Parts: sequence; structure tokens; C-alpha cells
Amino acid sequence: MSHFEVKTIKAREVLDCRGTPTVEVDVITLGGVLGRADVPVGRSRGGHEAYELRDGGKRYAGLGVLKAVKNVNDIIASELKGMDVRRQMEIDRAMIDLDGTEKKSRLGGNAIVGVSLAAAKAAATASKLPLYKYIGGPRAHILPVPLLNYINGGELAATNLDFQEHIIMPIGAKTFSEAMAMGTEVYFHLGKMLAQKYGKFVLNTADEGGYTPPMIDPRDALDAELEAIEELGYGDDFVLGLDVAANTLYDRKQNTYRLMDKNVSREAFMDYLEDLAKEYKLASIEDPLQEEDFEGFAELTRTLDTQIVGDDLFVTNIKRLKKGIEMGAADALLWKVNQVGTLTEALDAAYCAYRHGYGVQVSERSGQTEDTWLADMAVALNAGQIKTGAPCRSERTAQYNHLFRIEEELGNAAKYAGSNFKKPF
Ligand code: 2PG
Ligand code: MG
Repeated sequence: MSHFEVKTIKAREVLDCRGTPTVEVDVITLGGVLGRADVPVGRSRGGHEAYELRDGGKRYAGLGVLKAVKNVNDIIASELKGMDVRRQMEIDRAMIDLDGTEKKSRLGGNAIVGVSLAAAKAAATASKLPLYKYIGGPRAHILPVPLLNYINGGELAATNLDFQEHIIMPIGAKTFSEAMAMGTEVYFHLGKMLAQKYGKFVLNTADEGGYTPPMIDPRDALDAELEAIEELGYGDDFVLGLDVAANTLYDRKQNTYRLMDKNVSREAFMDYLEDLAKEYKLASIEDPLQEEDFEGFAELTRTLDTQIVGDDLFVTNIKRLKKGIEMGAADALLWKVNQVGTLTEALDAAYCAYRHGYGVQVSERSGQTEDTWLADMAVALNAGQIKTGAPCRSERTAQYNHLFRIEEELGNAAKYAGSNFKKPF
């Protein structure tokens, strides 16, 4: 048993891909096993996410996380000492109780989630299992369709595009490796095409590795992606998607959305999205509306033959998800562990989604590190879809590279979700 007992927990401050400080946690067991996890950092964050504790002041422009680190080292560590790392629910419950607030604002969601994930990694290693098998069991075998975000806008890019992510999905591939090869070919080709048309500055990539052409119309971005796909002869092997990240376009006072330099009514915005979805046969749209508009989400879910994904809408929180399920708002959950703050709560939300016929899209944050627990989770959940940016920048390729390894290890058991990305079996 001692093999699995928490001996020490130590947090430190590290940097994400944007240079923003974040929390890294080491959980070490009496048997000498190390579980280390990094906490990702969002930029277009939902209002209902777990609280991210930052230091304020001058250091790192106020973004330091030394308070969160101290909370792990001085408060959480002694509370969890001696607990069995396999008792994930008890570990997470202990931290939730210790914090005692709705949004984990006393200790910091970033402190708590780091410990939660590091404990899971320690438990997997101590159990001599890869993380995806430890979490997912013998049924974990689906390799996800990557949602490749190739043209960036919104808050994640210095472009004038309103929508945050213009995505392509290689659903026609037979395997995950083939999907990545096809997707990366399109990435190269799209870069060349855009540079020819707009100049080399488009090759300056944004937070998730997507290109930054001087466009304002989402149709231009989708057309460019389609053209690159077609020129390579891939035609129907790809489908398109969007993350509108509508919170960032919404004017609460006027109930309007910003769209190509104009403010349009909610109804006009919805009509626009419906036309776009039909015209481009969009396979997936994330956050088409602001985070409180459950009715609007429900209407779009009813009218469109497109997966509607709730990110800021649900914030991986089972309470908000249940409300969505009751109302028929969205039909997929964007799954980000740090939105809710513990692995247990995030897993609860995923299984609740499945039980009600919702899809689960495992997702990075725009601020990632080289830690690869996300890739493990996508396979553990048999989610069938992962969103983790373009195949450039190491914090993105780290996830894809880890999925290659998992695919290899699974061998014949590995199954690529392909066109069944929403319901892989
Ligand atoms: C999103 C994410 C990542 P962030 O809106 O889906 O793509 O953005 O991590 O900045 O919240
Ligand atoms: Mg989003």
C-alpha cells in the first residue's frame, strides 16, 4: 500500500507557451513514484470557470502564481499526506472541502487542479499503467479526430477576424497518424497559398499555431482552408468547424454581437451562423452565442445539422451541463479540466454528457505547456475528438506526438474515430 501513499506534494511556478506563469505540481509517493502535472492557462475564459489565483503586483505583470504555489505547499500538501493516490475522488473531495468556496477561490482552481492531475499521474505510474489506461481502463482505444485550428482570430490572434478558430477536421483518414499527415500537408499548403496572396506576414502564427491573414470575413478564412484541401485532392476527407467564442463578441448592454466591424442583433447573428453552417456544411460550431444564452444554443441545436459545442456555456461544470441537457442546449461538451478544477468533477461531467447522448470534445487551453496528460485523457474518455491547435509549436505537437505513441502501443486495438467523432461507438 505504501507504494501509493502520498509522501510529499511540491508545487512550483513554471511558464506556459505565452510566457504566462502557471502551476506545476509534483506528487511523490512513499514508494518514490513521481506524478508531475502542469496546469494550462486560458485566455478567452468563461465567466463561470474555477478561479485562477494570481499574485498581482509588478512581478510578471501581476500574473505570478506564487500564492497558488504556496497554497499547495503549505496547505494542501499536509492535508493530503498519507492518502492513497488511487483514491482520486477522496483526494479531490478533500481539496474541495478544504477550499470551501463555490469557485475554488480561496486556494485557487489552478492550485487544486494541479494537485488533482499530478495525483492521477502518480497513481497511473505506481500502478504501472499509462495514464490513458489507468483512467480509461481496458476500453480506452479510440484515437480522436484532431480539430485543427489553422486560421486564428478573436482574442487568440492579431487579426481582424472575429471568430477565434477556423478549424479543419480530417475525418476521412483511416488512422490517427494518417489524419495528422493529411492535416499537416494542408497546413503547409495553406501557408504557401496565403503567403502568395497576402504576403509572408500571414506566416506569423497565433497562440494556437494558426495563420494570421489580413481577413475580416469568416467566409474568406473557410474558403482558403477549403481551397487548400481541394488543391491537395482531399475533397470530402475533411470537414470544417468553428469556435466562435461568442462571449468575446458580445455586448451585454445592447444584446448585440460584433461581426465584421458592425454590431448586429442576436437574431441577425444567429441567422448569419445558420447560413454559414449550411453553406459550408460545418461539422462543429463551438460557443456560437454568449455563455448565458441557453435558449439560443437550444434553437441552433434544433435547427442545424451541426455539432454544437458548449465551452464557456458549460465550463465543464455538471450543473451547467445538466441545465443544458434539460433545455436541449448544445449537443457536445468541451472538456477542459481546469475550467472546473478537479479531475473527478471533469470526469463526472464527461460521463453525464455521454449518458445523455452528448459528445465530448477534449480541449487544450490556448496557454499550454509540454505536459501531455491531455492526449491521454482524449483516449481514456474514448472522446473521439481533441482540440489542441495547429501541428506547429511544441506545446501542440507534444499532444499529437503523445497520441502517435498511444496509437502505436494500442496496435490493432486502436480505432480512429473518423466521421463518427461525435459517437465513436
Ligand atoms: C477556447 C480556448 C482554447 P482559451 O476558447 O476554446 O481553444 O481558448 O484556452 O483561451 O480559453
Ligand atoms: Mg472555446
